[in-house]
Formats: sequence, structure tokens, C-alpha cells
Amino acid sequence: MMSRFDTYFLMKADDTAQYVKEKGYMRTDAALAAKEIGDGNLNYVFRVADTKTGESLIVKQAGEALRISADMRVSTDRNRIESEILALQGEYAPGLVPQIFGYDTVMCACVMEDLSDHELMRHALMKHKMFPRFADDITTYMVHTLLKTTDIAMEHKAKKALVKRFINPELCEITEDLVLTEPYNDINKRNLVFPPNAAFVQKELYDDHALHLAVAKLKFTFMNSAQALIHGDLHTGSIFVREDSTRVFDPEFAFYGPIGYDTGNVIANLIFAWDNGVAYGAAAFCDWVLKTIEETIDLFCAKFLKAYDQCVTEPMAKAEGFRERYLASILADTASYAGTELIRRTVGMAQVKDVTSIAEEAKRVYAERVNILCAKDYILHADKYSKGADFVAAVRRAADAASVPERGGRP
Ligand code: SR1
Ligand code: MG
Repeated sequence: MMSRFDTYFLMKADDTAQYVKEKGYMRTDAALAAKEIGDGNLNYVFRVADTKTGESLIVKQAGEALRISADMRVSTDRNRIESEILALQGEYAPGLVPQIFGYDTVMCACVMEDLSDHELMRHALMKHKMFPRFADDITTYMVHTLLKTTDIAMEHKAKKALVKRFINPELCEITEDLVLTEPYNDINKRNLVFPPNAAFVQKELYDDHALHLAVAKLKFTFMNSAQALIHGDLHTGSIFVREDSTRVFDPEFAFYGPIGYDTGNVIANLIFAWDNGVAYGAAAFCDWVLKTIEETIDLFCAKFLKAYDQCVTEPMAKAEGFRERYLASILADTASYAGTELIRRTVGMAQVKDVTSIAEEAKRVYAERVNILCAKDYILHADKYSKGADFVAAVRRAADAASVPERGGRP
């Protein structure tokens, strides 16, 4: 039987209600209400609920043009990558990702578990809510999804088959441009520099050649280090939280890349939450964020070393001392990519509301300078970061340095 869903088109909310019935996800006599709830940069996300039973699910569809810019077009295959990865990650890290019910290659849409009883972590953090189990959950997720997809643990041909299956050139190109190039030269004239910080950005980012050299190396590591199947965009807008639950979603940027790209993104996005807490005087929240940064690094290391011993299959990776060296290089990458995320969200095209919503000009100026100074410390001294306290100390150093009048001036 012919169906209007046999040919791709961009769905509106009402279309998704019909879609879930026709595809058998909901009963045909269900009284459905559908609403677009997405606020990401790329896709359309709809919540479809049965008003009688309360049953609900999410339909996520990839548009041919990106939401953030009609000029940017990226293959709708990203939705397949996301669905397949979530299914895989559900096996590696059960209970820490949403359940996928199905993926449709024609409509480029996936249907998944509704997590409306959770809150988007970025939104919750902007209300200065605290999540005591976050560090534990996110480190379990990262250790299991990352370490278990490396050559440490996987048979090497099986691993290479995953590298091939999850090759993701178009989404990687976005990262290569927006994260690892443009923030240092505005080569595509898309940066969004807060005008009161223009001179600071010129000096600290555009004119710093030592920084350019370090980031050039990081760009090549990002493009050439097929270390693990990474999420690729692990910021707090890709995480749902509830007091007793953490779920990581939206892995459409996933590919085989450096582990430190994921771990670094988590650290940087916690710092954005801290920026917001400082601007609005939320002292207890800021202390919790710094404690969470420290715990995230330290728990990651402890769980990583333990899991390494349990899942190592590669004989040479059992050589004495290799495990520690491998982890040390992940920590250096973590510091480096936390740095590139801090910088790109501060001056690049895709920014974060934690910082852009800071209403008072002087406070936003200060927050941005803290981000940039902390980022440079992370990138230029990446080898010095071996434990959680080191990452927190850099935030404190940057906060002090940004208080010096010629570097910023405390609000
Ligand atoms: C053009 S997409 C901009 C950003 O949104 C995504 O969430 C990624 O972070 C990307 O860099
Ligand atoms: Mg996203």
C-alpha cells in the first residue's frame, strides 16, 4: 500500500502523529498530541503522546539543511549513525542511553524512548540544580562506551569494521571547521565575538602562534586517531538528567576518534555551568561543579584502569606500564579538547546559553576571559594534567588571571 511516508519530506508535528500510527508505534485509535520540542542546532525533535493513556515517544528527524543555518547541508545519514550507535551503546552502557524503537532510512527519522521525566542537563544547570550522581554515571558511560571499542579490548578486524561502519565525514568536517580551525582565525567569517572582548580575542586567540601550533596538532589527532567509537558531541545539551538517572543521547557526531574529545567536552561544559553560577552568585552550585569536575576525572581514571585489566585482549597492551601511559595520553587529550571546546563555544558560531545568557556585560566579559585563559592553560600545558585537582586548579588560576584589570577585571 502506498504511503505518504514512502518519500522523504520534512515532517511537521501533525505528520509525526500520523507517522507513529502508520508505522505501528502507536495504536491507530490513539488520541495523539504531537509537539516539536527540539532546540538543537541540527534536527527536528517531536514528542508524540496519547492523551488518553499517557503513553509517549520521541520522533527525531534529520532535515537536509541544518536548523542553525539554512546554508549548511549535511547528509541525513547522520540519523542512521545515531540510531545504530545508541543501540550499540545500550549494550555497552545499559541504562545510560535512551532506548531506540526503530529507524527509518526513507524519512531519516528514528523513534525512541521519551525522556520527558528528565531535564536537559544544560537547562537544569542554568537553574543551578545539582546532580550528585552525575560524575559516577558519566564516567561509567564513558569508560564502557570508549574503552570497550578500542584495540585494547576488541579484536582488531572487528574494530576496523566499526571504524568503516561509523565513518562520518560530513559531521567530522563541522567539528574540524567550527572547533579546530575557525576560532583561531575566523577564516569563514562566522565567529561570534562578544564586542567588548574583541581586542582580548585578537591577542589571546588570533595572534597567538604557539596556540595555533598546538591546535594544529590537535586537529590532526582528531582526524587521524581512530582510538575509540566516541560520541563526538558530548556536551550538556546531549545529556538528560533526573536526580536518580543520567542518559546520554544525540550521538550523531559519533566516529572513531580520540577518547579525550569526549572526556574533554564534558569538562568544558561543566565549566560553562560554573561560569553561569559565578555570574549569578550561586556559590554552593559553583562548589558542586568544581567537585564534579574533579570527581569526573578521578573516577574516570579509577574505572578506566580497573576495566582495562578486565577487558584487555591485545597482548602488547599488557606490557607493564603501557596501561598508565595510555591513560596519561588520554588525560592530556582531555585537557586539550576541553580547551578547544571552551574556546569554540566562547567565540565560534555555535555558542552556549550558560554564557550568552549572562545579562550583565562585565560578568559575561569576565566569564569569557576565564574560559579562554583556562583553555589556553589546558592546551599549552596538556601534559601536566594527571588528576582531577589539576583541572580544577586551572579554572581557579584563570579566574584569578581574568580578575587582573588588563586581562579582564572582576565584575
Ligand atoms: C552546525 S552544527 C553546530 C554545532 O552543533 C552541534 O551540537 C555540534 O556541537 C556542532 O559543532
Ligand atoms: Mg546535538
